[in-house]
Amino acid sequence: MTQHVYDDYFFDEPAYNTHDGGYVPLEVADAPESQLAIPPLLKPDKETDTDAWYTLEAQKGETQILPGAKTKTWGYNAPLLGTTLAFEVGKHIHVTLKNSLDELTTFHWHGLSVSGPYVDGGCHAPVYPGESKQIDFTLDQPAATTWLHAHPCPSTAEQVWHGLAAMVLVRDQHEASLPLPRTYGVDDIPLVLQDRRFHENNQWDYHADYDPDGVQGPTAMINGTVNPVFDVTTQKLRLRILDGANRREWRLHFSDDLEFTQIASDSSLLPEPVHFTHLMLTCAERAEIIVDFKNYKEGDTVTLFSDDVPIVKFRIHAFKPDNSVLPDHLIDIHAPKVLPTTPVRKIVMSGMDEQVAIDGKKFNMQRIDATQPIGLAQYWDVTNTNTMHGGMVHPFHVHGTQFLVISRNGGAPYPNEHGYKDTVGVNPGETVRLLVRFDLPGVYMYHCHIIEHEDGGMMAQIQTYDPNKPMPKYRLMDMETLTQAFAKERGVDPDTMWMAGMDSYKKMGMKM
Ligand SMILES: [Cu+2]
Repeated sequence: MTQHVYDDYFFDEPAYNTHDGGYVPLEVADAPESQLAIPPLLKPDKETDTDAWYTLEAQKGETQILPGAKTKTWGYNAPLLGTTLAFEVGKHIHVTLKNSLDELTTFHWHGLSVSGPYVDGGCHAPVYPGESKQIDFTLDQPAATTWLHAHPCPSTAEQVWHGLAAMVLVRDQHEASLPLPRTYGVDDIPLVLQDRRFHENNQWDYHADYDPDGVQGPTAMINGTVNPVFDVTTQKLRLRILDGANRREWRLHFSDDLEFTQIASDSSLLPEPVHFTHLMLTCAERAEIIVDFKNYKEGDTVTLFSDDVPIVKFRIHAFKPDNSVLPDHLIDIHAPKVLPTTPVRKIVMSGMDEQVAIDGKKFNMQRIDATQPIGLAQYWDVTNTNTMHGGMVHPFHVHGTQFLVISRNGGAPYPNEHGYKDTVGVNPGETVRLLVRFDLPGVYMYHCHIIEHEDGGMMAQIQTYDPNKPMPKYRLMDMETLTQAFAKERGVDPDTMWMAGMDSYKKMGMKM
């Protein structure tokens, strides 16, 4: 049987970020090649058969990214980005969240099914400087590549830009039973794709680079490395790719149009592997791909590009032949039944720049925008009302759940959207139907993952509840408290403090 190989990006070309007025094209960095940084796996403080304890510290540091001055960076247990976490499904995980920054932050588990709003780590769960908090959870979800990032509204974008983003691998027995590369750092490699602009003395300047449609920089930074090289010592590599950029879409392809196989998307394996030569990721999306270097030999180089700019070089070394065969079927996806009596939830993402909104409103921390009982499957029709002229693909993300993509404007989803996901790119003029079910009660945010849009108010929140119990009341944060805290921590007047997201509200004459 000949396998079909897809060679297009599927998303609507007129909506690519390249057509944006403020688009910053990637440039080849004027810097030497460096070994690709592989974040070490975080070891638990203590582990038993049933439980594991970890400590996560948000900290400031300095990182030698370019020759010359070190760059001031933030990270989790590391000066930049973080150590990689790996959690076993079914194990009871205890995490101490420690904030050693000078300002408040939150620890958001993007893609984990954990209870909201406190464990989930959105804006309602601040950890103030010098403080520690304890959380615990047990995961019941398929193996996946997820991530951890800061989420303190309205400063999520700036904190992620400083470096607060780390990979979180979810492992389960099913994934472990498949013939896939899984030796972390050898043939199982995280790739966090980001972009930055380096200013004087190699420093980042978020305010100077600010764009309400998303901050970009001309230099690709992969796992915190500029011009990275990875030494390939196995025939097959599994790349766990995360679009960890604030705004940038990545249109990935290899030299020689080398084919690769996508085996997983955001929240699970794909039911069937899908073969590509080109792959586009929008912000916060993940893809696990298998690259087979069987037609290459020691001394060869294979390059990964985004658009026409090289972003990672793979230097091929001698490797043993690997005759493992990828199964045709990787995971069973069970779409929960939707009752005919369950209404379709309609969600509208609209606007650009400061006008961004969901359902015509900007985010308000104290307002619950929707409710949904746990265990109930509901269709969510998510519409992007931008037009192809000047509009963009908005990556729609829901906290605390993994959804299925049912259709795009009534047609089939893209071939790599048949597994569970938590983020989906919605084209201008498009309605994407999702099948959404929550299993845990709580308050969860849903929003555009162009992080400046989220800070600018393209965000809402849903309360999920157990229909057999009284509706709990959650203590929700408010903007006044957070603004006052940020202003005090930064030693500035709250009325004149510059905070990117607040700018969008002010320019629209709105309060947060
Ligand atoms: Cu958006």
